[in-house]
Amino acid sequence: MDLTKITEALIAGKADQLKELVEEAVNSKTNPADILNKGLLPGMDAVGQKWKAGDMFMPEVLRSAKAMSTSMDYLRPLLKDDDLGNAGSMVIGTVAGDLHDIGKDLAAMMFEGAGYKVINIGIDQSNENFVDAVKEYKPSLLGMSALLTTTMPRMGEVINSLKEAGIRDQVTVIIGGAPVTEEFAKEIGADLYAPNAGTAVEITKEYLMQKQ
Ligand code: B1M
Repeated sequence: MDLTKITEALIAGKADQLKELVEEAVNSKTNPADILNKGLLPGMDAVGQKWKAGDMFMPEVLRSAKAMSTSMDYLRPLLKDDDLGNAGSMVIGTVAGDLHDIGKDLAAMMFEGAGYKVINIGIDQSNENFVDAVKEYKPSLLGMSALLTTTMPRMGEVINSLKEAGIRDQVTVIIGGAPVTEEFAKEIGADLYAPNAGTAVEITKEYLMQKQ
């Protein structure tokens, strides 16, 4: 099946059509991992790019994200049995004082699609909540998102708290959000910075492969 139709329906935010196309692809025995990697993820990536370029507006981005989410609900159980396997687990949240969750949820969705068990702790999460979640769930990845320049420092504080708790080395820390930069990530001692949700998984995979 032509997976570009899926990409196009996702960019257009046509949830019903998208779900039909995804079901059609599954029924025609297209590999679920291909549906995700060659249909849905390029679509979400394009949405991110269009948004950045000012070619898409917030309601459209939300429509696409909702459409992706609806299709992922259908695809997720099939992906778990697929060759993506169990990549590990991830705790992800938006830092204290920050209510933005669209990019964070997109990143969560991408990691989930790549086989991670994602524990999304939500928005406005205190530094302590991040540390407690790492202690409780023992994830291989900790993802933090910040959309405000005023809340970015919380990310460094969480990393320091992880160090103080003696558990910094147990997790790979990945950060993202519009004002966040690679330089900032280095400055605060994060392992990884992802400029967008679409590339976050790839960046993580490359890093983990190099680390092995
Ligand atoms: Co807010 N807001 N907002 N806002 N808001 C921004 C961020 C802002 C840039 C708008 C502006 O002034 N031009 C500005 C921040 C300025 C700054 O600090 N430099 C701003 C402000 C000032 C505020 C308020 C203070 C406004 C006010 O009340 N005076 C207030 C703060 C509230 C708070 O958080 N305490 C506020 C409130 C809100 C709403 C609640 C109305 C709403 C949020 C709704 C929601 O999230 N549920 C909102 C929105 C929608 C925006 C804009 C318009 C869009 C953000 C968004 O969702 N983008 C934003 C303007 C902008 O970004 N141009 C703005 C789409 C999303 C897909 O992109 O989140 O960047 P983004 O995620 C990207 C990457 O960054 C990356 O992947 C995604 C793409 O693939 N990414 C990760 C993000 N997290 C990642 C994590 C990863 C990996 C990648 O791994 C862990």
